[in-house]
This record gives sequence, C-alpha cells and structure tokens, in this order.
Amino acid sequence: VDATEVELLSHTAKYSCLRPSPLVCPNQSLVKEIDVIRQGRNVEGEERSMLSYSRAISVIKAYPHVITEHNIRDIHELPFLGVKILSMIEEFLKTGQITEAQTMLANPRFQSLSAFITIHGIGPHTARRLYDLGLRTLEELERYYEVKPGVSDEETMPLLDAEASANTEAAGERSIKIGLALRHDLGQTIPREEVEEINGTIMRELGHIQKGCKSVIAGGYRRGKPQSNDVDIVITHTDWNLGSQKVKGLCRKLVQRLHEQGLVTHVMYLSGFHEHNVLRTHHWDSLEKALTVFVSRHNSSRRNVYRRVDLIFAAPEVFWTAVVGWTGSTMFERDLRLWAKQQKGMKFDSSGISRRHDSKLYHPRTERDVFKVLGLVYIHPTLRNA
Ligand code: TTP
Ligand code: MN
Ligand code: MN
Repeated sequence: VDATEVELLSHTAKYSCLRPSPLVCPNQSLVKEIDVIRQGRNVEGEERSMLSYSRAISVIKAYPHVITEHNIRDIHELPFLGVKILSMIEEFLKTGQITEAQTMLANPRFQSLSAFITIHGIGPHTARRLYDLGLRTLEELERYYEVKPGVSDEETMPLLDAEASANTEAAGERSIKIGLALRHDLGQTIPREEVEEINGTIMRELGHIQKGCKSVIAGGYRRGKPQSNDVDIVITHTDWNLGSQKVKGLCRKLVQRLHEQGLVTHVMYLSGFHEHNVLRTHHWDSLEKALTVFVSRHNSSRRNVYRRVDLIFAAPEVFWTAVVGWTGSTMFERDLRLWAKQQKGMKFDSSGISRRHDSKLYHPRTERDVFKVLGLVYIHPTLRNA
C-alpha cells in the first residue's frame, strides 16, 4: 500500500471508514452503557441525538486502549465526543455506570418500546403508536394483532402477494403479524456454521436454475460476529461479460423455487415483483433482493427453526460494491457514502459507484478495488465494526 495512504488510517479520523474497528473493543462495557442511552433516543424517535450517540460509540469502539483516569486527556482529542458524553465517560470511570443509562433501563416506557422494536416490522414510530393505544407487553401485542404464538398463518398469508412489494399499511401489518407469530424463532441468533449451511442449501437450489453463480455471505457474519440476527447473502454470476443478463430475474425465480421446496415460507419484501416499485425509496439500493423467512433444518434432532434470510442479486460489475455495501456496519456504510460525497465527489451505494461531475461508473473487480476507487486504504471486514 502507498505510504501516504497508510497515514489516513487513524483512530482519531472523522470518517469511520478510516478507523479500524474490532468486533469487541477494549472499552466494551462503556460502549454497552452509552448504547442504552442511544437506544433511548432511538425508541423516542430523536434521530439527531441518536446519531450523536452512535458516532460517539463508534469513536470509542476504534480507540485501541482501555480508558482510565491516566489517559482521559487523550480521549478529549477524539472527534464527536462532546462535553456531555465526556462527563458520562468520567462518571463511568468513577462509578462503573452512567446514571442516565440506569434511569433509562428502569423506565417502563423504555422497556415496552425496546421490547416492541425487537419484532420484525415494528420500528420506533409504530412502537410508540402501539404504546399510545395502551399496549405494554408482547403478549398484549399478540392479542391486539390476533396472532397465535408459534403458529404462522401461512394460509392467509400467501407468499408472493401484492402486499409483499407494496409500501402500504396492509403490508406493514402483514409484516408485523409474521414477526409476532415467529418471534420466538426470529429472536434467536444464528451460529456461524448454520449461516454457512443455509448459504450452501440456497446455492445448491440456485444451481438448479442457473449454473455458474457464486455468493459471499455478507452482514455481521462477515464482520466476524459469532452469532448473527439474520443471514445476508450477495449473489452474482461468475461470467464477467454475460453475467449481468444471467442474473436478471433470478431473485424471483429462486424465491419461487425455495418456496416450492418448502425452504422459504414468507417473503417480507421482494423487489422486481412489480414493474413500478413503490418501496424504492432513497435509502434502498436498486438491486434485486428478497427479504425472506427461511426454514432451517440445521438441528436434525430438534424441530425446524425459522430464520430471516436476505438474498441480494448483483451484476458482476457491481458485485464487490454490493458486498462492501452489505457487509456493514451501518455506521461504516454511512461514512463510506459521506466520504465518497464530501471528499471524492463520488456517489457510493450497494448498487454502484459513480463520479458526480460526469456520472462515470466504476466496476471494481475485487473488494480491494472498491476501496482503491474510493481513495481508501483497505480495511478487513472484521475491522469494519464501527
Ligand atoms: P443487517 O442484516 O440489518 O445487519 P448486520 O448483518 O450488520 O447484523 P445482524 O444481522 O447480525 O443484526 O444489515 C446488513 C448490512 O447491509 C448493513 O450493515 C447495511 C446493509 N444494508 C443495506 O445496504 N441496505 C439495506 O436496506 C439494509 C437493511 C442493510
Ligand atoms: Mn445481517
Ligand atoms: Mn439483513
């Protein structure tokens, strides 16, 4: 790597895509405490404040030493740590906790809202609406939505109905019903070997539809998490020149086949199902993708387990861009976009990299190329836990 580029990587950098961030950092218990406050802002919809806490947490995650009374001076040099957060850090050093975090944890409203947003399909906004209706527990939500726990009503929820690709209230409610019915399974994390097995099963089924495809398991798994909340698989074709055509329309065909095989029971979202896709809002990339519920038969001794599996299809020329875009973390992605825009006059998202003044498109052939095109030093996936 070029010597001038190496200087760019620093735990004091403003962009998290310049800060190597391990999965577990030397100040993990401090991070956990501040994260409670961040979550408090999240459930209340205070987005600016939440982002400030997210940035502060991210900066601490990249700091390579245990913070003590002796090096607290160095902490003042780090970006995004304002007066308030610095005083919280000092309180934590003295007492091992932060009063505001402890108050938050004891708050019944925080407890209800936090529980509600663990359900797939329920975001902070919906959580607050349900709370305002007087609902307090997940059992009360089940009664409200008339969902029987452990049973997902597959009869009344056809796999590929119009609602799966529409941004309507009905689609939202359908998603919540699935999330509630399957909450005991979907709330469990997925070990790495099962993630690999799910990828293997899906690629074997894909081989029956189109030969020559390949995949990379992205998301938290790729960042080294021992347990994942879902499985994110980015798929392309190995033929650089003809792959684009071979990948087109594959997402829908694969989901259909997986459903026929009894491997996929629900599709929360499917792009490319309708010609005009109303869900293609600004923060969604334009790749073909399906957010599914997959039946995992990993434990042969136990019953099948429902798992969330995201399938993302990319043409070969944007495959590595898509892999970087779906590897995360969310903060790392956010800052990749910001860096590209503010420092390079470029646009980055999972579906492509372009230069703004002439719309030139970049087609990186490797993951390292993605970083090079963006003028960044390569950071290994396991150090992208910003
Ligand atoms: P997630 O699967 O939501 O999160 P994760 O894999 O980091 O952690 P876990 O599943 O264990 O909770 O998202 C994976 C990455 O994909 C995320 O870091 C950012 C990216 N992403 C997009 O680019 N677009 C999207 O619409 C979503 C939902 C995620
Ligand atoms: Mn994931
Ligand atoms: Mn995902």
